[in-house]
Amino acid sequence: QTVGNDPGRVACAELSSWVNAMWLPAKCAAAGRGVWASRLCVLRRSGSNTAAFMPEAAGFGGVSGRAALQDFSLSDGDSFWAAAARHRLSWSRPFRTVRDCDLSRGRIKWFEDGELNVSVNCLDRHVHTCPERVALIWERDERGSEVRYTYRELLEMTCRVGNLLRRRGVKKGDCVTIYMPTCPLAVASMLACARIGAAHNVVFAGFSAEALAERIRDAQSSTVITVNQGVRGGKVTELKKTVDAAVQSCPTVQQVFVAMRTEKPVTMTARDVAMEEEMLKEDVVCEPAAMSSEDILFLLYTSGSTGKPKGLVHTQAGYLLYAALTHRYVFSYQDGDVFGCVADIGWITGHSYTVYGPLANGATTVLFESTPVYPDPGRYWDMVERLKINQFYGAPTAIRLLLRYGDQWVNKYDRSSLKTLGSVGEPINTEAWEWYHRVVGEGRCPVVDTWWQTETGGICIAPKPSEPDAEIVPGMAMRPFFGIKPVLMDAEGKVLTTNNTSGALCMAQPWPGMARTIHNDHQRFIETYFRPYPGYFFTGDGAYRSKEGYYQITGRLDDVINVSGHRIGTAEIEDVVNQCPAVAESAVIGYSHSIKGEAVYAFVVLKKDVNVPEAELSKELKSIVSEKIAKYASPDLIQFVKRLPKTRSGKIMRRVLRKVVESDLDSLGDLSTLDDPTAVQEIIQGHQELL
Ligand code: 6R9
Repeated sequence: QTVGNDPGRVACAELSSWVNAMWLPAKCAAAGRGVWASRLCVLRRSGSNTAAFMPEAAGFGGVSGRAALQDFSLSDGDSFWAAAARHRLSWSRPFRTVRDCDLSRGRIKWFEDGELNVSVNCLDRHVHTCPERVALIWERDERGSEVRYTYRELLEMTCRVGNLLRRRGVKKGDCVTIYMPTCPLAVASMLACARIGAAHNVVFAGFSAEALAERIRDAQSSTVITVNQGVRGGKVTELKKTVDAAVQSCPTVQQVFVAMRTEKPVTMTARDVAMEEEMLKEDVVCEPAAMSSEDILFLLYTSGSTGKPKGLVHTQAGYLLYAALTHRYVFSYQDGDVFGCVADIGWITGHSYTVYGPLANGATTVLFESTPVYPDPGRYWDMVERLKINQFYGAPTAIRLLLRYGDQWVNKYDRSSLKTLGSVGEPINTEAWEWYHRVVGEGRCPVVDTWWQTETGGICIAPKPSEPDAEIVPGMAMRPFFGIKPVLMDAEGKVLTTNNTSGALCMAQPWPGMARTIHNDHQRFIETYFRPYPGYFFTGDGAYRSKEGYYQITGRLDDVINVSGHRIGTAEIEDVVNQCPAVAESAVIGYSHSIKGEAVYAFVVLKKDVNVPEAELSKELKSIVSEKIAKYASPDLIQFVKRLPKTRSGKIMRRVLRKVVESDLDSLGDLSTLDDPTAVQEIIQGHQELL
């Protein structure tokens, strides 16, 4: 069933509709023609495509070694980033100004007068040098049926989508919503947007119709791209139906492109376009738009502590440069490696380390469509053996889950290809770190615990790059990346200068990968990230700095919880729970969970006249949250209470609720501001009964 990398070959019957459109014989191998091609040649002669592994080869004016490079990147950031940008990216118009940033005003601009095209950087320049190198390996849900796409094929697919979008009226500056599983056509769609200058807004395909609609409306998309059905963990999901339901409340949507992941036909309306059929009519050459560095590349929605999800905006050159550089140095990526990031493309990790970072570096990147336990808990390691993955990048929640199934699922497979193991999304506990290192990596692969956020665009703190024999401490993100200057703040907003201390994690200098604004709400951007500590970027996380100066992330400081590595605001869940007619009010908190890291706990006050049994209501509330947001946001535990602990001014005292759930009754703290102290006793009792 493996299609291999021979263009024009027809895949197995089940795949045919999906794959045929993308496997047409090449019309033109050298798609980078004209002006772009000649510029690429110049760049090639200057050596921009030579893959460098060690930082010293990266063209930083003779500076080498981690410590010296870190000093250089902080003391003369302009020269550092200018050298990196010239060396790593292909420009259609060179930049002169490196940066124009003022953190106190949330103003962040990099390489502003330069022009380039992100898809040219991710595709054409590699097609020019190594067209038959595999760009994508699509690890489909059906084990053992992986499909490979070369750089030439991915460029052709991207060009077809780009031409199709253009022909159907998508223009520079528009925003296209992509609601697709992790698959090659999703990547081609992202790159096609980049090629014609449209922004993309990828929405995780596990989100409900309502969550999708909210994101489409906020992004004001007129075009949506989806598939008939998704397949994950052997289960089929009706993605097209979800889009149909969502667009009902999205007046801006004029067209929905529907690709076929399975053979099941779906009802097409006048608005729907059969994507592969239309792609067949398009040329495989698509002129790239020249984009200014600060034009929008994409929006990506993420949860905050209050209000609705925010559409963080990332722009072209700075984002791409930062994703590419971190991909290369944090994972010690070397030319020719197979990079296996198992994150869904609906998250920032999928954007930066499945798509943009690896492709900018000319890597072979794996698109993982399945789950860690499908069809059995050996899935990841079987894939590592089959695809010969060199760097594996995943989430602690999956590692914790897999370690429970035992070592035999790992040992069954040959993992000798592995060189580096990465972790992302949430703190990795020592037990999971040790298992990942000792069992999965046979004690010979460095484990890099990478800390970063949707807002930061790429990895900011990680054990690597480091000097060759530098230590790695389990469960610690450790060292700031080049150009990153973390600081810890105390409760008064003063910078903590000593080591062996904890505080609010901020960044003292801008870096090219950071988000530029919140779509349609620059004020919220300033308030959230730059107001709390004027002159600094506030991450929302707390951190500890060890005696040696290494960083360890301690968790969120705001009302955001992290369920299996997915961010969700407690306010978002409360909002949905409160919409249930039986509910008077609610308070949601996160509590520690052995596999998910954190799980959702909801305290619910019912309206006076409600007689429905609690068990029934509990079930209903869980399913409402799954339906309205996503499955992972659904509460694990729901406790019905008579009243919530509130201050006299009416603020819910979440601190008290957290302590009750943690069974840490000795540190309930000062309860004197409580409106009605008996509420706490009732809650303690109810909590014990629930367990
Ligand atoms: C990349 C990503 C960001 C939040 C972040 C933090 C948590 C991410 C972590 C980590 C401890 C790590 N987080 N990586 N906590 N150690 N290595 O996950 O982005 O979805 O925006 O989440 O995730 O709390 O603030 P995003």
